[in-house]
Amino acid sequence: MAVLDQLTSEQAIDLENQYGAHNYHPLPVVLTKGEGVFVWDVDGKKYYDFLSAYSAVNQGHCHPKIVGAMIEQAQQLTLTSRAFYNDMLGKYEKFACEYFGFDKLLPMNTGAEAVETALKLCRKWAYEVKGVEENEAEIIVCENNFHGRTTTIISFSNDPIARENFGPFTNGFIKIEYDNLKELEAALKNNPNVAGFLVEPIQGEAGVYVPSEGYLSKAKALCEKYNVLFIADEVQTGIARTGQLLAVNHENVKPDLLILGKALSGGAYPVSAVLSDNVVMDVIKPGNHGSTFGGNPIAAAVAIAALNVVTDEKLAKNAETLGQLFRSELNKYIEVSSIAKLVRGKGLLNAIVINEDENSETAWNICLALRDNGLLAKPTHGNIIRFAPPLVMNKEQLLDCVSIIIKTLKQFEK
Ligand code: IF1
Repeated sequence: MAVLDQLTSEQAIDLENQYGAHNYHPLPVVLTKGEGVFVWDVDGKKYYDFLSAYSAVNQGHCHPKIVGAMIEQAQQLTLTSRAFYNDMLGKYEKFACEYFGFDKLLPMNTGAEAVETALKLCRKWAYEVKGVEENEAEIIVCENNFHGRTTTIISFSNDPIARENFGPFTNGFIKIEYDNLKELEAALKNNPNVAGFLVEPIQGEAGVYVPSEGYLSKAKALCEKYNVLFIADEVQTGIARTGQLLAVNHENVKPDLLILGKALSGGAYPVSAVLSDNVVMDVIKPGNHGSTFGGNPIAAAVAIAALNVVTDEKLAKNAETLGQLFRSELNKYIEVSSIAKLVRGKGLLNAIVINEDENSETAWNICLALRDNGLLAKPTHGNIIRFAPPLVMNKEQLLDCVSIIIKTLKQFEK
């Protein structure tokens, strides 16, 4: 079989099973094309994409303006490394800093790299600006967090499957309960070594947990009170996903460190970034940090195009409006449903909780049935199914998806 031969689903799955590490358990569907809110499998079947590659494809699959920018730049200059300047990086850095309201941007590639970068910046600021004793800095994180898969990041995860046999782990992290301001203040009080508080504005992987109204603004105020950096991981909640450009905008919070990834590129190319003001970012000197691809010309061109699409197509407003419609329609069904317990979320980052225990197969089986009915979604943990379509969806398509979801859930009514 020549490498570029069209594969059947079975052939594609067999190849991955034989030649690929088994680090995922994908839903059995083999995709070959994406456009806007739709994806197609190798048999030509069309689906609504209700995962958006974990909120990386907010602008819709293969957006012509993003792909066009990528192709144009790729035919000009793909990569210089940072050993030399290039004519795209400064333009992108200025554009993004003005777009999000920060002094400086440190360009990376994946979300985890950006999280790691933010942790390094936070520690370095603690030693060189706050005056914490060398190697004593501590960063507060939340139980049930998800920030990526590197060894340091899983060091402060409490997901056993993400940590098992990957030790020894990195020290210097304090875990507190999410959405608990008392525990945050207790961890901050009388501990001069605390450098930062790393938090997801909505805990995505944990099951789309939206914190209490005011949590983010009060947490930021506590960080200011104790001279600690508020670090917002907006890799999944950012770029208009929750109905505002950033989830922290719902509470008018400006983080000290902003972490972006995923839809920063519209899913076309790995682009991530950490943004901050000079008081923090200026602790970084030449040689302190870097990456081969960080800030490459294609990433720069793609990110500018992707952010312009967010503005031009008013994606935050659309996410807000359609998200409210999604939850109100599903809540009408949930009132009379024996299988769906609740729906929660903000904008177009939502999840339903299935009326079964964590270990039941029901959520998975519902996703298989959704696939058969033309909609792709996947459970997060156990009995929770995340629903996150591209933000370019229109009202008619959303209502079509709501009817597919309700029709499918009814198949599982007891
Ligand atoms: C997987 C979900 C998981 C993230 C937040 C950083 C990163 C992510 C808030 C790291 C990445 C991805 C990773 C992917 C599944 C997906 C995910 F929540 F989005 F569904 F796992 F939790 N901060 N999330 O959500 O970014 O290095 O992946 O670019 O690892 O299985 P990355």
